[in-house]
Amino acid sequence: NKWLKRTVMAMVLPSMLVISGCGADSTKSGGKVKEGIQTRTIKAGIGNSESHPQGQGMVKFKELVEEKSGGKIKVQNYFDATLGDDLKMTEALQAGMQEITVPSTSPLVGIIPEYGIYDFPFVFKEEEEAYAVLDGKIGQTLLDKLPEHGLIGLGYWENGFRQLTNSKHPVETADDFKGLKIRTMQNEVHLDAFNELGANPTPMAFSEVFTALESKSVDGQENPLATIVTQKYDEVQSYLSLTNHVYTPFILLVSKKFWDGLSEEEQNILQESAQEARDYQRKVNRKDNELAIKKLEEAGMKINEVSEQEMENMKEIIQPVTDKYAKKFGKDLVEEMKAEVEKVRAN
Ligand code: KDG
Repeated sequence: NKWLKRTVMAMVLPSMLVISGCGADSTKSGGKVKEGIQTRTIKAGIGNSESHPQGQGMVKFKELVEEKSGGKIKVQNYFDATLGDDLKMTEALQAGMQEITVPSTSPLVGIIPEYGIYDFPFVFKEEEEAYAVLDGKIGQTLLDKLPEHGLIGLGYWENGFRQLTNSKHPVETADDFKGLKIRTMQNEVHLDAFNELGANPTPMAFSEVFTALESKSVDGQENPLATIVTQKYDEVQSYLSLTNHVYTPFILLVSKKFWDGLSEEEQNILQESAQEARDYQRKVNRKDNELAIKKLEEAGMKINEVSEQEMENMKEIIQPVTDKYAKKFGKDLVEEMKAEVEKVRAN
């Protein structure tokens, strides 16, 4: 009878819509089916300046999103930690108060510990090895852990190989770390590794670093070359030691609260823009790093290399720390990462 027919259709129709592809072209949000591109403004904040490769990546991302959406989706970029540091902005995304941020993965270990595998010292020797891990299965495995924490990851950009600066003396051997008060990111692997080397690590948000160096409350810090230049650390640091001790990725994060309200077309625009901006940003970062050494030399910094032998020596000293965290994060994941690196080296 009519009642029975209506009831059966009401039960079966929604799944028919999805199977037929009608429902698949859009994203349900609060019951409403979203279609096409809405007029929107995205608040995107980062810790670095606009001139930093991370800032240049955001400028490119803005251009791409606005072009691909026909100007309907606007991106408002905020630089220099105007909206807060990495952790604060990540929490703002989880709360749905901000749409995008691009932190280092290091401070995320408080939310997802496994991101700490990217903080293992001396795992990568070349950027290509890091890209193989980040843009492959391992990187995706870690991106898949974000949604349950209210975050969507649209890929990894490049912060890069970290170098040590300090105001006391050159660091050429593992011994030279002894007694140095070094600012680190809020990350247990970095803290334990610098402790193991005999340094005195102090975890601190990025925006506080320059003042801490200027007031000598810490002797040194470690960051990629482009950051050392754009943050003008040469004004408060005398020595730059090219330790290359960790390769740090940036990760482009979107608020899941915001993401779930987008149509599939809008989500594709953000995903494509994030990937194209990633490739652009990595190129800018590597070019700026090449130019950085000369700039810092001209600014008066005393720059020293660290020998392969000494890096091996540092890696050996830190081994108990990496063993401890391999157990915590998952030995399989760590072994997979090392195998991926060996594959790139073999080619
Ligand atoms: O927004 C990203 C910055 O905060 C980033 O440069 C963080 O490497 C970093 C550091 O040392 O805190």
